Amino acid sequence: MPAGTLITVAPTGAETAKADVPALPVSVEEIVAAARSCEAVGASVVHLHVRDGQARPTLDLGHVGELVAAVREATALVVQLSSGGAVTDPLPERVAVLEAAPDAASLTLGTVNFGDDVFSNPWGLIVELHTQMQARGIVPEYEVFDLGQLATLARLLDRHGLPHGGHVHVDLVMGVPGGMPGTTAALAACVAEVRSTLPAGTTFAATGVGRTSLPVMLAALSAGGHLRVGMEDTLTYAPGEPVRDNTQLVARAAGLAQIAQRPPLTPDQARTLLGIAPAGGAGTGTTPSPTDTGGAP
Ligand code: KMH
Ligand code: ZN
Repeated sequence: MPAGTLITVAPTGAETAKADVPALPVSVEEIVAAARSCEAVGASVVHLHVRDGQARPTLDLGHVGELVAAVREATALVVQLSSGGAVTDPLPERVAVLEAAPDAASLTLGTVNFGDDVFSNPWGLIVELHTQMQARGIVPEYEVFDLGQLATLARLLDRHGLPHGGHVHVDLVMGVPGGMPGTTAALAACVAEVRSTLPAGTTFAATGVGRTSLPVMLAALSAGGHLRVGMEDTLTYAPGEPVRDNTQLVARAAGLAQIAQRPPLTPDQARTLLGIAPAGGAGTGTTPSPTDTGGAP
């Protein structure tokens, strides 16, 4: 079991309208305030989606750069930008967010139905994001919505080498309508695949969307995994009880991590785990090198 738990907060996705959920942080000020508050109760990484002045999701580089700078200024959190954006975003714009030079960025390993929509992640986009992150010194978090996407990750590493920093970290996104279910059995299947096909030392986190948040958290902790929570994924705290704010979700995750005797990692500890340079310091990354992933095609 790892000694501590990395807790990522995803405060604002691209799907929920501010008008429907007034507590959702959307402005730079609101997202910074949420990030600070979540850091205080145990988050070490923040996964960022950006909104414009009308609270609409945007990949505009001016807005993206402004939010990255503001969160960096106000917190020590690892800043992880979403390269997933919204289902309607053009693929080249999802790659271009890397120009904002975050510490880390998400990278989804395959196309998946996403409710009534399709979240498009063709192989060419996956390779482009992976190789651009290697070149720019950005650490990927590999987002996995279904078991087969772990085989795609093994193939990616086999053909294009390890990510910047040399450490592989996966986030299992569970319970999306169209992806794998948020169950202990599905998590266990993914963990077995991670252990048998990905480089030794690969770490994983899990995210349970909607009502799967709590069972996925408990299953992940029991399997030695890390956690991602936040209003991007969960808007109901308990049956009939809306989430008050992101801090409430991080505090619950941190409490469960404490009970599991794997307390939350600090942002500095998270950087060490993920192979990210100390805040404001020189790079810790290693040169990407091919790895034997055990017979990926
Ligand atoms: N908004 C979803 C379509 C990510 O951030 O990388 C994709 C998503 C994944 O949220
Ligand atoms: Zn996201």
